[in-house]
Amino acid sequence: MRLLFILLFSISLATHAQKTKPVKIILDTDFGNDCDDAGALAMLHQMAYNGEAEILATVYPMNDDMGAAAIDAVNTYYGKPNIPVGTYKGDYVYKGKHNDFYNSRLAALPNDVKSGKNAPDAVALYRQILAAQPNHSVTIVVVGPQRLVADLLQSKPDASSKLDGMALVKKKVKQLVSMGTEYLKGNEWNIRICPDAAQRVEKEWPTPIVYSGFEIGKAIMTGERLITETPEDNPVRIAFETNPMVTPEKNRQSWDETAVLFAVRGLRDYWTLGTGLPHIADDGKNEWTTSTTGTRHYLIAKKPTGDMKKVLEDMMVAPPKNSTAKP
Ligand SMILES: [Ca+2]
Ligand SMILES: [Ca+2]
Repeated sequence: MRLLFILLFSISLATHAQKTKPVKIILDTDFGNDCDDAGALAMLHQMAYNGEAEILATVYPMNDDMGAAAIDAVNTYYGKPNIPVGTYKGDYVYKGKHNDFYNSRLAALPNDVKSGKNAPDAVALYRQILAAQPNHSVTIVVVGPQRLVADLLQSKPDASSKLDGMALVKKKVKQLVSMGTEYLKGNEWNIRICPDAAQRVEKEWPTPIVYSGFEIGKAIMTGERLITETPEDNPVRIAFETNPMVTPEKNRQSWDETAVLFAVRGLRDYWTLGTGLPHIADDGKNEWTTSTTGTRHYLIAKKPTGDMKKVLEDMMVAPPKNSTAKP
């Protein structure tokens, strides 16, 4: 009887595991300025190892040649050198300086992109990846400005798909997660440096959007364990060590890590969800109004920040599982 129970319990666990499909993720990251982008990518790789996430592509929205190579170096460090990396090929002038605090350093580590000149156009890559995926299956998580996803909405039919950008997103994307805006109101960086894109996305994006606001990541300081628990050549550690904005304890606010965590795991006991509109002004300032219905949401903190720090840092410091398997 007891054996039968154990057997049935094991089958039930296995069935449960099979039911939980990995979340298909495209990460859109302004790598190289702040170090939370590197922390977020590290976490995404750990959640991919766990079978929680599948990294379809990583894209870089800034107009310089170092970001794509640095992102590819981190993907390579985590044993996934073949994850596609796209880069912005447009000429938008951002309303804020993008520093190369660590991209050049990381680009010197093993990777085969080497320069954004060798990386595909990020909007074309978005279209190619989306076209090949099942309907309503892809989660896009943007932890930088929203230039690429705004341009994706306006993209024309091409060799990848006969659909225009709006129709392609509507057909293939499940949800957009944005590290952006602040609740109740604020002047958050990712929105402020590219406000027209954020306005377009907020108004026109045809799937639900969940905003992980400035206040969500601000409350959770992470990074110090990278220094005490990981080797000196860990690219995420390098990102934190070269960033002048970290605290003396080598911590930084966890803006991008929290957005990626939500994109893969959903609310769990970490957060609850509010609904409303973020009302983004022409200068990037925003002010939320709430409502009971709608497709624009914001995260509300629930789990104590000390517990959240552990959830994030456990994954930020976990070692790579190097393999030659395809991503
Ligand atoms: Ca590569
Ligand atoms: Ca970022």
